[in-house]
Formats: sequence, C-alpha cells, structure tokens
Amino acid sequence: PQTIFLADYTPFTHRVERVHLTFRLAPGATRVISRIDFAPNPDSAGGPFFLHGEKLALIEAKIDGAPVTPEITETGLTCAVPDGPFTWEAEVEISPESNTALEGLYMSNGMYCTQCEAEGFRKITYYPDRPDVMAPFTVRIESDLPVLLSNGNPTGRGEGWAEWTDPWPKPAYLFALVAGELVNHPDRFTTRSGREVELNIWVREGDLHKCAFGMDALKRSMTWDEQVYGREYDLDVFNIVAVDDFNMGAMENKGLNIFNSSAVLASPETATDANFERIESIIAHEYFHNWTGNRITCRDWFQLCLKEGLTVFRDQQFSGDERSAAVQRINDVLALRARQFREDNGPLAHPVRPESFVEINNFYTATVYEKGAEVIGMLKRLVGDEAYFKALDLYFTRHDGQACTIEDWLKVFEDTTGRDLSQFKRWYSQAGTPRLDVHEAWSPGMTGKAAGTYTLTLRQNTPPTPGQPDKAPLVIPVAVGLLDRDGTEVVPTRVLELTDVTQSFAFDGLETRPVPSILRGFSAPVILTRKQDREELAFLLAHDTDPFNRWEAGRTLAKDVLVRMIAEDAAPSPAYLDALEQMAQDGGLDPAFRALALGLPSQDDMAQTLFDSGHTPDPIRIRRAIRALGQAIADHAGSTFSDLYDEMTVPGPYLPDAEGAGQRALRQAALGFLTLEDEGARARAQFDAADNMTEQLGALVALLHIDAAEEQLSAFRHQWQRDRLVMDKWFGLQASMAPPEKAAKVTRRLTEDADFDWKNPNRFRAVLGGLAANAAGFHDPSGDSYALFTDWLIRLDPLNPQTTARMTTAFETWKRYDADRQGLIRENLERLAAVPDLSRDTTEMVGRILS
Ligand code: HT7
Ligand code: ZN
Repeated sequence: PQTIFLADYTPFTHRVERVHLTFRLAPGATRVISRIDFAPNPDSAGGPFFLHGEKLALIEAKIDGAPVTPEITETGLTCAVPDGPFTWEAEVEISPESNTALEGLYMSNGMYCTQCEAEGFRKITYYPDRPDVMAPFTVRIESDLPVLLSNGNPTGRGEGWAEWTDPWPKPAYLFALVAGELVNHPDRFTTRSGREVELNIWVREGDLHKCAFGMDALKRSMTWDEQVYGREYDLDVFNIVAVDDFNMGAMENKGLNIFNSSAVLASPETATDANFERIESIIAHEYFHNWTGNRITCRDWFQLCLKEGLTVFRDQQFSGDERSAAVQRINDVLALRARQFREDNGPLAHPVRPESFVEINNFYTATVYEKGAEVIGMLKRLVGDEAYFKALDLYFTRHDGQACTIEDWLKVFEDTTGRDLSQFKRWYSQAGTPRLDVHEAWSPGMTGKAAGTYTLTLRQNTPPTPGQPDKAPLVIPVAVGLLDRDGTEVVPTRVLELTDVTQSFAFDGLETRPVPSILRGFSAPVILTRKQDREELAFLLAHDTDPFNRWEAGRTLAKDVLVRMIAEDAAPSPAYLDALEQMAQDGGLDPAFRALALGLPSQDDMAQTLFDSGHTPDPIRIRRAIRALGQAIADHAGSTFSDLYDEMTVPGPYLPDAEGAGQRALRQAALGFLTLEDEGARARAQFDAADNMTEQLGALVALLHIDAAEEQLSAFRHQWQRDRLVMDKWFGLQASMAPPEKAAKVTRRLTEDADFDWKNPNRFRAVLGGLAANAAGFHDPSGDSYALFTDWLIRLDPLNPQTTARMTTAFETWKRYDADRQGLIRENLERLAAVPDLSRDTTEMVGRILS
C-alpha cells in the first residue's frame, strides 16, 4: 500500500463553487446524482483533473452537459476538462445495505446513515475528497421514509422528498445524510444575537425516553461556547441522530451530528454516572467542532490535531467548568496515561502531527486527540489566559472559512503575544513522552533571617521512538509550589519554563527548607523520574494545596507499595494504609476526589511502571498484588468504609449531577472494599434495591470481583434483554472481569451467545475489547486469549477494517513481556498479517506493532 507524506502536500487543481446532490434511496441500489461547479484553482500548479471514488458504479458523466468517458481506477477517475470553469455531472450507483465497513452511506437497523470522515465521501460519489476543498452543498433526498435529513437548513419538502441547503462552505468529510423511521426529542435555543435554533435528537421510538440529558448537555454546551469563546451557532437547525452501528463515538457533520447511540442515549435506569459524564463530554465535543473543525477546518489529514486537540481541550475545559475542575483534571490525566503514554512508549508512537500514513483512520489516536489537547493546555499555561483568548479571537476572525495548518495556529499566538514558538512547535513533530528528572539543593543562608535559597535543577530527556532516534529539547512548563513543614504554601504556584536540556531555578528568601510540589495540575505531559521518599509523599497526600498533586502523591505511594509487593514480596506499609484511611475520612475533601484517591493503579499502569524500572512485568503477579493491596486496605479500614457506605447514601430520586455522582462514586469505592469483608452481603442487597444503573452495575462489579455474581448476572440479563446498550455492559463486564485462567473460556462462551451480534461494533468491542482490557486474562500464559482474540480480528477484518485495525492496539505493549508471551503474541500477529486480502488498515497496524 501507498504511504502518504505531509511533505508532498499540493493544493487541488480546482476550486468547488457549489455542490448539488440528489439521492434516490434504495437499500441495494441507491442512485447518487451530483452536479458540481468547478473553477481552476489559482493556487494550484496544475496537473490532471482527478476525483476520488471507490466502489462506485458509474452510470454516466457529463461536463457542461456533454457526455464524457473518464478513466476509472480503484481509487478514482481522471478526465480531460476545460481550461476555465465547468459543471461536472455524474450519476453513480451504490449499495448501502452491503456496506458493512460503516464508512460512506450504510444502513443500520433499516435506517440510512453516513460516516464520511476521514475518506468516506469517495464511497458515495466522485469528488475531490480532501479537507481543503470546501463548498456549499444542496442535497435532495428521495425516499418514502418519513424522516429525511442532511446538513444545513431545510429548504424544501414534498411527498417522498426533502431538500437541505448548507450555506457554509465545508469539506466533504462533514457531509451527512440520514433517512429512517425516527422520532424526535425537540427543543429550542436562542443564541445571544437572537437567532432562533430548532434542536432535535432523532432516535428509534423506544429510545425517546433516553434523550433529555443529551438535549440538556447540548444547550449547556451552546451557552458555554458563547460565554467562554464567544462562538455562536450559525444555522436554524441543529440535529443529532442516534445510530446503533457506528465505528467511533460520534461525528460532527455540519448541523447534523451523528452519534453512536451509546454516546447520546441515557436514562437513570440504563446509564451509569460515568455514562452520563461521557455523553455530556461527547455532545460538547461534537458541538464545539462547529467552530473548531467545521468553520475552520484542516488543510490535510496530517493537521488532524488542529481540530481534534483543540476540541478535546475545549470539551475538557467545559467538563471542568460544569463539574469539578480538579476531578476532571485527574480523570483526564488518568486517561492520558492509560492510552496516550501507552501509545507513546511503544511501537505505535508517533508525533501529534504525523508526517506519514498509509491509512488515515489509524491516526485517530490518543496522541492526536489527548496529547494534542495537552499541547494546547501547555500553550495556554505559557502565554496566560488573557493572551490565550486573544489568540483564539484572532484565530477565529483570521481563519474563518479556511482549511488551516498547525503553522497558522501557532502564528496567531506569535502575532498576539510576540513570542517565538519555533521551539514549542517541536511538541507537534517529536514523538515520545519526555522524562523529567529533578534535583534539589538547599542553602540555608544566615540563621534567623529568611535568606535561604532553594534550587531546583530540571533535566529533560525524551527516549527514542520509531523513526526518531534523536530528540531535541522541548519547552516544558513546570508548575511548582513550595510548602513549609506544616503545610503552609510559602511559594504559590509558579510556572518554570524549561527550554534547555538542564536548567536551574532558584527560590530565594526562605526560612526553612521547603517541600516542593512539582508539576502541579500536571502542567506538561511528561513522566517525572524523581525518586521521592515516602514521608514526603505522605506529607503531600495530607497537605498539598494543589489537588492534582495531592492525588498524585497518593497514587505514587500506591505504586511504590505495589512495586515492593510484586518485586520483593513486601507487605503494604502501615503508614500508607493510615494515610489512605485518613484521606478517605477527610470530610473537607470532595467525595469525588476521595473516590479517585481510593482507586488503585490499573494492572496496565503497573505493568508499565515495572517495565520502566527494569522489571519484566508478570500480569498474574500484578493482579494478585493489586487484589492483595485491596484486601489489606479493606482489613485496615473496614469500619471507615462501613461509615462511608452509610454516609454517602444520596437521598431522593437519582439525578446525574456531579455532586450526587461524587457521593455515589465514594460509596461504590467503599462497597468494593466492604465486599472483600462481607462476602458480598451489602452488594447483593444493593443490587436488589437499586433503582438506577450506577448502583445496580456497581453492585454487580463488586460481586464479579469476588467471582460471586452468577445469580445477579442472570437476573440482570433477564431484566435488560431488550436493551442493547445495557446488554453491552453485561457482555463487557464478564469478559473484562473473568479470572485469568477462565478469561478465554468465558469470552468464547459469550461469543457463542445468541445475542452476540459480532457485526455490531459496540457488541464486538464489549466482548473482545473486554477481553483485551482484562490484563491478566488477556495475557494468561496459555496464550488462549491471544488466539481467540486474533481469530475474531481475522473474522471481522473483511467486514469492518476500521474497527479491526483499532483493536490490534491490544498488542501494542507486547515488548514489555517475557519471551514466552512475546513469542505467543508474535505468532498471532504474524498469523493475522498472513491473512490473504487483509485490509490496508489492519496491515499497517500489524506492521507497525511488529516493527
Ligand atoms: N471527528 C470525528 C472522528 C470520527 C471518525 C473518524 C474516522 C472514522 C470514523 C469516525 N467517526 C468519527 C469524531 C470526533 O473526533 O469528534
Ligand atoms: Zn473530534
């Protein structure tokens, strides 16, 4: 397959002035009739006229009304065209019902829908399917189905047809069409300049009661974007559609967002607090794309982080404002470490702005999204809030309606602040997670005077990554505060700007040697390699005024305890258990924060930690140690958890608000420990009494943890048999929580279940993704899980390459493990690579993982 390079970018030969599309919908033979006005692009160096097109049956093509016979290949067509402007017309036939890849126009439960990002439009009709070609679209849909939707505003409706016009020039990847038997949850929003906007969430009839929260989240997102970024909505209608078969979370098509039903539908009985929180953030994310992605888009797919990094940053800001900023930051860092650090420290490491790809779908990664957001957070930290918003205002005015690059993005910051960002730009081109080492020095000065100087020496180093053996120093903002021995902050947070490999920063005028709190708020996506002593960590867990670092101190202590349990068979230290119990009892702390601080490091996190410190991680031992630590905490603080369990009962009917969710999270953490002491008595009672999914599922998880959930699993299934999203939980939990030696067997049994609809990505991910998330079970030394997992990837690949390729990342950490496991994984990856006609997507991923 062909590799595409950023360096090879050239503008398209033509501009598109206007697009008119007609769809005659039929499941097996949809006709797409296009009329496109082209004009020569003055910025182009010329060349043959090429339109993308894949798996299209061309019925006829005309230029300025005269039939033409283009030259057609597997990827598109070329055609002789006039020197000046001309109108291209084409009629093609496609088959939505046989489209299992869920890219282009496809069918889901009898409904037509589209997914065009990144390169799906070329499966709908011949077109310059590249993001720098922007045009206004008019779309006519012909079908007897009652609901016919496309982008923009409705401009016509009759018996069996509807017309939509989108006045805003857009790239083809933002095109969308939906047709089906749908019902809507309607609402309205008045923008701050007085535009009346009709809002709808479109669903299947049985899902109508699950739309209220999504609608509320949408209106809050609209208000927030006006208040914080000054961005208003720009059409008369905003439609959201829920679809059951979808490869990702959601898609920001202009005026017609399409959502995986799991990312929008929720009711108290069927969705957990975590589901509500995820829905709120995805709704916000897609809505925010209306400006960061749609009005200003990407010049080419290498610039994907331009829209995704910024939009993730904005949705994280929104969630922090709507909920607790500290808890949001901790959760964001947890996710970053779990997905992005894992990627950045393995064979799939790549820059935030990659320089080459074979299949762009493989680059919708945690690095582009989450590290892309971190880079923006660092920029904001370096220039300050006021300058950040000034730069953003300039970005929106200067680039509205354009397809931009990272250079354009950084230039607005340079122009508004006068800073030179050339070194900072390395964050976009250099892969890998920097290591930050810290040395301290204290010189007390004269006694009795506040004349002591404390010096921090920071040293950075980024390890080599594939294709990048040598790394240059980055600009790293390191937020630091200093505390005295009784916890008073003697130097409030200051951002140190590390630009050299090694640099020293002095703090004068101190009476006593301070305790440093370094990398506050996780001010940069780096790994601190400084060895901290346990007393200092316990002190920070008790006293740090920065909530992130307070949590971080507890996490570092837990990892330290676990490493010693695994590597030295040590018992958990009583000092750690005391410190954790005290924190849990501290009523001055937000329950959500306490719940997070009680969470133990994941098995994958511990595997990476051990690997980084020179050990070969054994997933079975890691699991055993984490469980033993949980048991030790439960034994040590049982009565505290019993009190918390009673105290954190949320009165009244369930509401998915942050406060109630925080209390339920702390109660759930307590239940987890108590279940280890009471053999599941409280969990069974909670399961029976629960009137919301958070508590019902929480009880089920606690029981699965002690392998005593058989009865509840069958009751759960009986109750929720008809709800696909809830049944995904039922499938997923069993695969992800099965004991290691049973994991492959349990998963195989689930794949044989009559309700295992493997062509549905949510169900496939629940079961096989669940197995991959079961670290000890996936890496069971028998290799059975690897083999089962690979068998299913081989089966899915011809139908849905995108989801298959994404799931190969289960193997991305393989080089951490012992020779036997590595051998087994290699065998399976090679077996996958050898499959005849393996998709381009999966071929690229397996090749990179094996390299
Ligand atoms: N921009 C959207 C990305 C997306 C996507 C990409 C490839 C294949 C299918 C896809 N579905 C959605 C989603 C987002 O980041 O908001
Ligand atoms: Zn996005």
